Amino acid sequence: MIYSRKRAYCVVKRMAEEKIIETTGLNNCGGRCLLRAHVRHGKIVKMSTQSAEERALINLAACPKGLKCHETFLGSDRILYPMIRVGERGEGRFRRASWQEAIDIIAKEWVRIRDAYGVGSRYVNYATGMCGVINGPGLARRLLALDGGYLGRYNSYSSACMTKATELMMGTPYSGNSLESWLESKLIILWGHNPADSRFDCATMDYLQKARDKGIPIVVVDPRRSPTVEKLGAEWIPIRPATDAAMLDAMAYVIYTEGLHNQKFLDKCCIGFDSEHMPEGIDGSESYLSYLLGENDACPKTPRWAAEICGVSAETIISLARRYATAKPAALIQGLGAQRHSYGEQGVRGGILLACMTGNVGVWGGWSCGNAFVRSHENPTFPKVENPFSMSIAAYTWTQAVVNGHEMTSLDGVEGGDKLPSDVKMIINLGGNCLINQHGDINRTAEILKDTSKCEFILCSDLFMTASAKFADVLLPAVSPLEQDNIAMPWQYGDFLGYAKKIVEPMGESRFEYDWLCEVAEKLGYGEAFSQGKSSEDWLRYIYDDLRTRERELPEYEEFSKGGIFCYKNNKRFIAFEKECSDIENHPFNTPSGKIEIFSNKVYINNYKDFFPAIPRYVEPIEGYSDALREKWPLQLIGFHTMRRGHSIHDNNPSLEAIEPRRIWINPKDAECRGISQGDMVKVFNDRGEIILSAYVTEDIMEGVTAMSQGAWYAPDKNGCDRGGNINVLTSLRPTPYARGNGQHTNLVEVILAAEKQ
Ligand SMILES: Nc1nc2c(c(=O)[nH]1)N[C@H]1C(S)=C(S)[C@@H](COP(=O)(O)OP(=O)(O)OC[C@H]3O[C@@H](n4cnc5c(=O)[nH]c(N)nc54)[C@H](O)[C@@H]3O)O[C@H]1N2
Ligand SMILES: Nc1nc2c(c(=O)[nH]1)N[C@H]1C(S)=C(S)[C@@H](COP(=O)(O)OP(=O)(O)OC[C@H]3O[C@@H](n4cnc5c(=O)[nH]c(N)nc54)[C@H](O)[C@@H]3O)O[C@H]1N2
Ligand SMILES: [Mo]
Repeated sequence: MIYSRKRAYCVVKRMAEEKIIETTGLNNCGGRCLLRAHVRHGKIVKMSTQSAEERALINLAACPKGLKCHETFLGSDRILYPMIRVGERGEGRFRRASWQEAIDIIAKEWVRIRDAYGVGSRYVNYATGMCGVINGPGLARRLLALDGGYLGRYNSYSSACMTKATELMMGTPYSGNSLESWLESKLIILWGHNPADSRFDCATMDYLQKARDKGIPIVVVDPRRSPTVEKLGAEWIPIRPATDAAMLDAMAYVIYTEGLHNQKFLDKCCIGFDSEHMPEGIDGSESYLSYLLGENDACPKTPRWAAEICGVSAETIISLARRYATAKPAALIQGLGAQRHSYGEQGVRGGILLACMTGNVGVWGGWSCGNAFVRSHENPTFPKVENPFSMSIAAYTWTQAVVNGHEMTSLDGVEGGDKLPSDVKMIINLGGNCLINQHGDINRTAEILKDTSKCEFILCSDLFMTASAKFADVLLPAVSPLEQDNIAMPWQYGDFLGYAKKIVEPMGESRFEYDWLCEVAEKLGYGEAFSQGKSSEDWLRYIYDDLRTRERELPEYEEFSKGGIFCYKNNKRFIAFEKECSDIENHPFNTPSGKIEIFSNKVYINNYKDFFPAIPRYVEPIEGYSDALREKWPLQLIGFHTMRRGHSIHDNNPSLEAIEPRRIWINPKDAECRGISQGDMVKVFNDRGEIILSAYVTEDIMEGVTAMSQGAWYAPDKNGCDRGGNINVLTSLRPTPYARGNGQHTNLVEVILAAEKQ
């Protein structure tokens, strides 16, 4: 009795000591959610998020990743001090070093490589582990720019094809309406889009649920029956990976031949649809219509033609085309899954074409397709220092630049100059796992990086000993999003700004990138120019106050920096291309012709190394369904993003594993003929590598297709077979033809029972 009374007293006292601090996420997940850290005695005991009532006003609710992030970020496997490589590169053997020694080595290598190979040999890798306004990669670029420059990067791993294709046709990636627009649609098609898992923000699913509740039909086109299909009670149209452009062509065929198209819009706002509307000097036979009707190749792009390729029946294609063209307005919304493919550009262009043909551009309730970025408020930015070195490469081609950068030209996607002067000799990789885990063809990439005569110096900072961190020459311990103050920006949509609040003190000797880069800058003689005498907190206030001069609704910094999310109240209703579509004479599109470019002269006159057509149209990809390679590697393999992780983040948190365990999705028909049963350990392999993991036999994936979630930590056994379930063991380094993007979802593999089970 006495004991329990004492206990009760203790609980009350502890409760009283609990402090709740609001913050938000900084990782590369579109969901910038509201997180509440419950702190007792300086330790986070729990994370919570919005209550149901709060959610009803505006949804900023965290998913399991957010609610468990303290377990991941403050785990016992954190890197706690600077380390210097002692073994072979990639082996993962390091010795402990002081910060002073690490900074001395960095400064020495920095200067040595600059003097030996020139400023263009220095490259900051794509790294999105921490996306705050002050972030490692941005700061590293700032310091390199002060020191003469660096090889720049364009594109992302997220949306390379999407962005390049949207810009090519419409001149901007800002092709979205405000999300409320969906509630006025008569039909919504989610194409390669799984917002129930792949969060672009916290609100998308809310709007889609509202649309469904209003009775608006929702269709999902995806090789997998994704959680979005389930959550929205949507109609699922399974499609073979990387064949979207064929289905879109056939839909265009139905819409045109049945006279359901909006000729007026095509004539007024587009160029290249038919022979009467071609750019000057281009023959009418090059038009999209000529291709569609098969005038040159005697192959009209009928639903029957497409059905053979994409595996969707001709009846389904005809029905969807009619429904989309007659719904008025209708929203065909593209995710990023269908564009992370070889020829990923073409599906994006096909979607934009259909939006044009049906007059859904510039219309409330319609949707222009493409990136569909919407930004009604300005994002804060760290003041930039211009890069004195003009050239840049596409994000996915850095391995090529390590191997033979000096041979790379504009045909390989080099921008800002004709030919790179040098190979990449130094890589700075801060808060990124794209050196290995998230890049393509891990075995080949590891081979490239192991050779210290190629890339001579690799600098990493991370929280954990990741596959990429193991390849560092100098590895620095970073602070997690719970140990730093930073400003978090919206991802694709969102009228808000977040303040990630420091909740606990940094673990071990870990430091924020800004702090140690100031010391490197000091050593290089750019101390004052780099920091301008400001601490990172000073910069946050400076950046915020500057933004506040334009975004007047923002509260005082003192209020904002208490942490959490500030939501704007005055938000513009936004319709992309409203002005262009109603008055194109005075408001031309930002393209060379001033119109939406169905035919692109820019592409036509360019001598692209790989074939890339001037019009949107299906092109058979290497390692696609129709490739002869399928005789050897019969199954298509796609990756997908999941709630279990934000890319590679949280893989080391077992409490999230049940959400999407490491497994390969396989159709019962494909499993049966291989003698594979539910849960069997199987080997998935191709010429590039092999993985052993368990089989998930499910009707939720199309026959002939397999799928694995991306982001699992690469964990090779002694034979080099990955046991971690990392799909990038099987993906290729081949860039897409125009965007030079990452076609990481286009792969052919075979699956067999693993030896241990045979
Ligand atoms: N096969 C395949 N590969 C893919 C994809 C795919 O769909 N399929 N998706 C691609 C896409 S879209 C993307 S965006 C990339 C993402 O790839 P990355 O940019 O590498 O992103 P993450 O894996 O999220 O995080 C990188 C690292 O940041 C570290 N980190 C976390 N928080 C912090 C912090 O506060 N500070 C520091 N310094 N480090 C931190 C993590 O430990 C992790 O190692 O992957 C791409 N790779
Ligand atoms: N929870 C969570 N949210 C995230 C992320 C995360 O890792 N976890 N990552 C964030 C980032 S950086 C990004 S870039 C986005 C990624 O967002 P997306 O790229 O849109 O996500 P994916 O899961 O790769 O693809 C979406 C869907 O496309 C399908 N798909 C694949 N290939 C094809 C195809 O050929 N045709 C069609 N029609 N569909 C296909 C997949 O099965 C999947 O269901 O998500 C962001 N949000
Ligand atoms: Mo991404």
